[in-house]
This record gives sequence, structure tokens and C-alpha cells, in this order.
Amino acid sequence: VEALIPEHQRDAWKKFQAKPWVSKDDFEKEVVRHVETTLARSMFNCDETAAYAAASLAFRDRLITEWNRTQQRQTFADTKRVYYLSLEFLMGRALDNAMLNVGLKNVAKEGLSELGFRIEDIINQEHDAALGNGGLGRLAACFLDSMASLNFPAWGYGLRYKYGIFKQEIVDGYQVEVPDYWLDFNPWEFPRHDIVVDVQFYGGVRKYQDDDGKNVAVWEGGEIVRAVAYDVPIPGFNTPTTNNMRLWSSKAASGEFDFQKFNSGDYESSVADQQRAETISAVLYPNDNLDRGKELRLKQQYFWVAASLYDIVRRFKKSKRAWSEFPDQIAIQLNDTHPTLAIVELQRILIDMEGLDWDEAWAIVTNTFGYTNHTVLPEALEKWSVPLFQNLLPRHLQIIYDINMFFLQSVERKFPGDRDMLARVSIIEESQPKMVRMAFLAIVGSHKVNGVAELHSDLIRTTIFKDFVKIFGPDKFTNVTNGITPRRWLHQANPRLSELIASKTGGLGFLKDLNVLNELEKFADDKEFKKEWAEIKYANKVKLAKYIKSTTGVTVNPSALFDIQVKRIHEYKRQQLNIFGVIHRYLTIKAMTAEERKKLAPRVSIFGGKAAPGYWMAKTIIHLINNVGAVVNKDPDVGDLLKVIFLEDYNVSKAEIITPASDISEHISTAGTEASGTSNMKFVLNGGLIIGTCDGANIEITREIGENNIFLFGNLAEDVEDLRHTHNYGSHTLDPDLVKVFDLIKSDAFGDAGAFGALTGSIEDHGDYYLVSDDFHSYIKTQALVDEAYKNQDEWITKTILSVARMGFFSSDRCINEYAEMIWNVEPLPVEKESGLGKEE
Ligand code: CJB
Repeated sequence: VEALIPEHQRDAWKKFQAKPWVSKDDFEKEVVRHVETTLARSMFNCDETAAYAAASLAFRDRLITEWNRTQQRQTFADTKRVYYLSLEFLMGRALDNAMLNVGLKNVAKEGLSELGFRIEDIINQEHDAALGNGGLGRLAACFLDSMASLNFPAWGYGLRYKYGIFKQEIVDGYQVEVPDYWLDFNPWEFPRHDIVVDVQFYGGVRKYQDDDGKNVAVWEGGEIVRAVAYDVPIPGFNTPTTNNMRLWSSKAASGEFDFQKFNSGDYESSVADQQRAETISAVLYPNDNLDRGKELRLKQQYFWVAASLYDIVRRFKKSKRAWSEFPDQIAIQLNDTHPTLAIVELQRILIDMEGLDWDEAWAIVTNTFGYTNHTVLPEALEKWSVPLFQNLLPRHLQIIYDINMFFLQSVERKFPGDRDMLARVSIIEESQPKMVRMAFLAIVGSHKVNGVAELHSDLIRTTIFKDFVKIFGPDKFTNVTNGITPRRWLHQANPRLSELIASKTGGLGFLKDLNVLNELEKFADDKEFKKEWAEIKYANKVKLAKYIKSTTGVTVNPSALFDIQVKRIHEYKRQQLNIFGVIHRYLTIKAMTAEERKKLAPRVSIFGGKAAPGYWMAKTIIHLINNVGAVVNKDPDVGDLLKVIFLEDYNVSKAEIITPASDISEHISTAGTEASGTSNMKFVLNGGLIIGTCDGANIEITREIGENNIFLFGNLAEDVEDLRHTHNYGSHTLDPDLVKVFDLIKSDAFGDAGAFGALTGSIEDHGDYYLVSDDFHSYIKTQALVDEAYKNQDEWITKTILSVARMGFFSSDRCINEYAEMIWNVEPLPVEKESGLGKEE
């Protein structure tokens, strides 16, 4: 590695090298120093915001020292690295995570207390980093945590949105979106103004033959936007490894605004270029499982992909290795199709800039990339219009056409004369206008394609990608079942449970090897243990009840059964099934005698989640939930037997309060639609049971924890197609209990029924695509089983203990190890514990 400092000056550097602080005194010293110098405040005006800032800066300093060492170590070792390309990283808060991962939370707690602050208050000052929509973005965040914790040399690459996912407010029962400006103070990033990449858009392509008769393509003209790197350190748990997440921010390549125009009085147009450039990384698109095909989105994708690849290629070129070694040094994982342009961009760099032959370049490209599919929903599969592509990325479109031509030629050789097959698998859809099918491009340009749970991986092999299995053979398609990081989703979110588990399993080792949880099986009938277990659940419910009271004003009884469904609002996830079930329960309660009511288990139905701003039906579901709550919660006949809560602005930090407090959580998607789901794993890991359909990871959760410990209901994926066909072409009679629910809605019991006409109509009159009526009876019956089971607390607790004990499989560490072995072919880089790591248990 080149060093700027000459040999004999390096001793001074070594002598004064930053050392990570470890002791409480050192931590306090750092906090006070940051308050007094970095923040220019003092003990007389240090409020909680300032204390949060100073504590975070103290931890950031510590992380960056380890970050530097990790990067040096990885550079010297010169082994293969992973680059995880994701347009979303839903990180949530960083301070608590940093404290726990480096093992210094107790040190910080005592230190802050001596300085006059409660650590919880300080942690709560932090604004979530919400650069994602839902499951896909949170998965990326869990993966970064696991890759660092397992010592893999791995970077995340993403966009530094100025506005993350919008903040949700509920006004009169409706969702209102408010911009999420989160960057007014973000101590966790390091701007790298020296790491910039100029990215080209528009323009045209000039082709000619050079003196050796070689075809040359030059992409010229158009406009340039500058990408600036921002680095965010990613600490591993109980290891010095601190990886990097590099996020790109856009700005005008010319640097500043046009002074000529400004001087001549045209202020608005003088800043227009600057604003246009900054728009690229301004806002996260708020759609989950939905593709809208907007030009700015394609610009975001190319901007991010071009900057990231430039960076990766630059790093590789420093090693002076032959190009053929590129895939031995680099694995790039595509998180969904959003970064698929990286395939085209690498091919372009290799053939246009580096002068490699097509075939040589293409072998490098396909050996480098892996593609993860996260959905089979047709409306979520990305397609870009060819004219839009032609205009924005003319050279890339040519390369895509060439990729497609070579691909279709190979298909023709394998299946001579099968023209239907060629039309079905073509990367270009022959529609009006023509469209580029990004998933197909991603498959053709990768060496492995994976789904995210077994059922999902089977479905992609047998439905949307089945032709590609015939073409490439079955080995190209594989499964890696999703996972979650136990550090955030157990240790951080549920510290008391983590502590109890640690006390019975010999320390925090289970956080590194989640299968250790198995040791809990022997406590499943241990009276003393069960008591403590139940007390912790109760305390978590009390905490959530307080939160509900403070945010909604509704008092809920922590002894009631807490039934939670928190996730993006989507018809396929079927929050409508849940709320119709709640209305059915309300009708049942109203029809009961006082005696009968006494026997019923009280329930709190808790919902949370955002609807995409343009998704009218999802917004209608939110509206209905809120209106049902408004009626039910003040009905004296009902009292504590049923409360309906909608929690505003569901996000990662709220999930940390909500998840440990469930008795039951709902994962009730139409079978075959939810690729995996990951909150199902989080809830079970925190001692909650689940009610769910045979979909996504629910199936594997059942296999692991046992079918006695889960409430499954509803039709199977294999029957969905026939049922839909019957709805449309046969007879379609609604479930009688659901009809009663609709009648109540139509009587204006929850406000003007007109507002809900589209929702009930989609089921009554428009084919019930999501099978709400088909599954209603089974759902209601299964909820009744939940009520019964909950009455036997002793058995219920045993079920939850056994479930937690059997959840080891769902650690994202297992998942990352599978990617590393099956797809990336990378090894962890061992570390000596030379750092000043905290050793907290
Ligand atoms: N997913 O969050 C998204 N957004 C999409 O656009 C497509 C899929 C989700 O990805 C998660 C992680 O793999 C899955 O658990 C979830 O089922 C899927 O909907």
C-alpha cells in the first residue's frame, strides 16, 4: 500500500496513533471534550440533545479507529471482498447498537449518569436512519451487522437520501405524509469530499472502427452529476471488525451555481443545475413491493451503481491483478433488481474503457454478480421503458441489446425453433412501448439467483423464472432463507430477556451462535424460570401500554392478550382480514350476555405500518382501522374486552418497543405472496406466538418450532390460482360471517360507509384477488383457538419458551454464512483481539 508519510516520519505517527478508549473515565472525558469543543457548549447548557451528540461522537471516534484498522487489515490481507448493493438500508438508531456491539453500554450508562443523564433518555434523542421502506431495507441492515460480526470483509453501497421514508401522521383517521429530514445532525457519517465520482447521463453514442479494425463505442455529451461518498462505520458484535457502508450523495459536477447567470439577475436559473443534480439523492421512493417506473428512480439507480462500480474497480486496479482475477477478488450481491444496471455498467467498463473482448468481459461479469429476488408480485417486478432508457443511458441500452442477442442465440441453440420460449425469456418485452425486464437481465448476468425462503425459492423456480431453470439448469437457482440479527432484535430490544437467557446458557455466547438457545428447552417446564419469563413479557407489555397511552390516549390492560400486526400496509399482507376479524369479534361481544363476556379473554388489537402515498386501498385500510378503533374503544359494552390501536409512524426504533410485547402477532398474507417476512422471526424470538398462513418463512418457522407452537390457517399456495379462477369464472359466495361484518360497515357504524366501498367491493364484486373471504372462516376459527390457548397461561408460556429455544436457525449469521459459502465464495478474515474491545457480559 502506498503511504504519503515517508518512512522516518512514521514513528511519530505510530507513537500518537489514536487508541480506542475503554474506561468510564475516558468515556466521560471524551463526552465533556465533545460538549465543550466540538459542540461549543458547557455544563450550563448541555441538554439531552447535546449529551446525545457528545456521547455519539465519543462512540463514533472509537468506531472510526477500529474502522481504520479493519480497512488496513483487509487491504493488507488482500482477500476476496463482498459488496452488498442495496437501494435501501433501514438502519434505525446507531448509538445503542454501537454501545452494545462494542460491549461498552454499561460503561456509558455509568459515565452518563455521573454526568447527570439517564442513558435511555439519551438513546431516545436519536432520529432513526430510515433509508428504506420495510423488510427489504431492514434485511440489508441485519446483513451488515452479521457480515461485520462474522468478520467478513464486506461493504454496503447505497444512496444517502436527504429524506428517508416519510413520517406518518394520522389525522382524523387518515394517513398524512410528512417529509423526514433526518440530516440536521447525523454524527454517524463521515463525508469524504475527496472521494467523488462523476456520473454521466443522456448524450449519445459514437461508433467507429479503430486502426486495428476493432469496433469502438464512445458515449459522449449529456450531463455530469457528481457523487460524493459518505461513510458510515458498521461495528461487529464482540469483534474489532468495523466494516463500511458507503452512501453516495449527488451534487452538481460544476461545484457551485452559475455566477454568470446570477450576476445578470437570473437567480432562479443560476441554481437550477445545482438543484437538479441534488434531486437525485434527495428522496427515497416510498413504494414497497411496487414499481412505478419513474425516470428519477432510474437516475437514482444508475447514479448509485455507476459511483459504486467506479469505486470497486478503482480499488481492484490498485492491486495490479489481471482482469480475469476480478471475480476471485470481488463478489457483488444485488439486493433485488434495483442495482441490475451494475451488470451492464461493469460490462461497459470492461469493453469500452478497459478494452476487453466481449466474451472475456462477460465471463468476469457473470462470475461476479449474484441476484436476490424478494418478490413474485407482478406489480413489483421492475421494467423500464426502452425509450426512457434510450434517452437517459443510450450506451447501456445498446449493451443490453447485445446481452439479449447473445443470450437468445444460446437459447435458440438449446431449444431450436421454440419461438414462444424466445419471446417469453427475452430481456426486451415486445410491448408498446418496449420494456426492459430487469429481473431477466439480473438472472442472465449473475451466476446465482436466490429466493429468500424455501416456498418462495420454489415458487420462483416453478413460476416466474421456470424457463430460466430449463435454460441454465437448476443449480443456478437456490434458496437462502432470510434471518435477523439477534443483537438488535433480542439483546437490544429485549435486554431483560437477553439477560435471563445469558444467565441460563453461560453468558452472551448465544448472540454469536444462536443455536445455543436450544439449551432453554430444559427450562420449558421449570416453574421458577417460567415465572421470570412471564414477568419479562408482562413488563414489556406494560412498557408498550404506556407508549400506547402517551401516543393515542387509550388505556389498555397489559394483562389482555396483545395481538399485533405491524408491517407495511398492503392488500397482500391482508390487514383488511385482520380488521374484519376485529369487527367480527366486536359483533360477537355485542351479542353476548354479561356472563358470556366474563369468559372471554380480553384482547388488544394493535396495528402499525405505512401505506405508499399513492396506494389508495392501503390508505383506506388504515382509515377503517382507525374508525373501528374510535367506535370500539369507547363502547361501554366492550370495555377491556377489546381495544383497537393504530400506532402512528411505525419504524425500526418503535419496532424495538413493540416486538417484545406481543402475545400473538399476525403474518397472514395470501399464501404464496409474502416472499419470507422477517418480523415473524423477530416476534417469535421475543417470546410471542404467531398466527399465520402457510406462506414465506412461516413454513420454516413451523418446521423449526413445531406445529403445536404456531397457529396456522387458510388456503395453501398451490390452491390459490384455482380459487381465483373460480371467483372470476365460477360462483363466488361470500363467507356468511364476513357478510355480517360488511353489513355493519355498510350501516355506517364506522363512519360514512362510502369511504370503504372500494375495499368491500374488491372482495364482493371484483374477484377477491387476495382470498379474504376464502380464508375468513378459517381465520376466525383459529383466532378462537388462540383465545382458548391463552387462557392456559402455563401451557402458553411453555410454548413460547420452546419456540425461542428453537429459533437459532433464523439468525442472519446463518444466512450470511450460507451466502458466503454458496454464492460469494468468501472467507472471514480472522482478527486478533488487539483492540480495546469492551468485555461486557
Ligand atoms: N420486500 O420489502 C420488500 N420490498 C420489495 O419491494 C420486495 C420485497 C420484502 O423483502 C423481505 C426481505 O427479503 C421479505 O421478507 C418480504 O417478504 C418481502 O416482501
